[in-house]
Amino acid sequence: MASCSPLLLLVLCTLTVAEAQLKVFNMRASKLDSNILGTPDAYVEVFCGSVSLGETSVRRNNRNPWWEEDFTYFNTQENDTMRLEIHDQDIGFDDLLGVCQRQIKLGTHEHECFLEEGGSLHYTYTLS
Ligand SMILES: *[C@@H]1O[C@H](CO)[C@@H](O)[C@H](O)[C@H]1NC(C)=O
Ligand SMILES: [Ca+2]
Repeated sequence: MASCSPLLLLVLCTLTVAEAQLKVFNMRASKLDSNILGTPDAYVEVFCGSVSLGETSVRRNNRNPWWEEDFTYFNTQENDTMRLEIHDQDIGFDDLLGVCQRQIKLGTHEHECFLEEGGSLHYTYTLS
């Protein structure tokens, strides 16, 4: 049994660290504002802390876009900051339509966030 203890300790330590899995899904925006460049071509970039989990596809010419992509991150914990950045793809520089940011909590939560440039983003996340 003594020969097993380093491994056992390693297992116990791994279990003790409060690592959690974050999944972000069901993102949809509504009533995005048109601007001088036309109807938005919106996409969302998802961050956990300073790590980018990736971007959705671009929904062209749509004031009420939704995205079917899910984003999962295994190396997070409660109270880490999740950030969703909504951009409008343009030639050259993409406009930032708004930022949704919050401290993640255990469980499944659905939120609506109002965007600086008008409209809102709905999203759901699960931290387990
Ligand atoms: C997260 O924050 C809450 C409220 O501040 C606190 O009670 C809880 O212990 C924190 N959880 C972790 C894992 O730090
Ligand atoms: Ca555009």
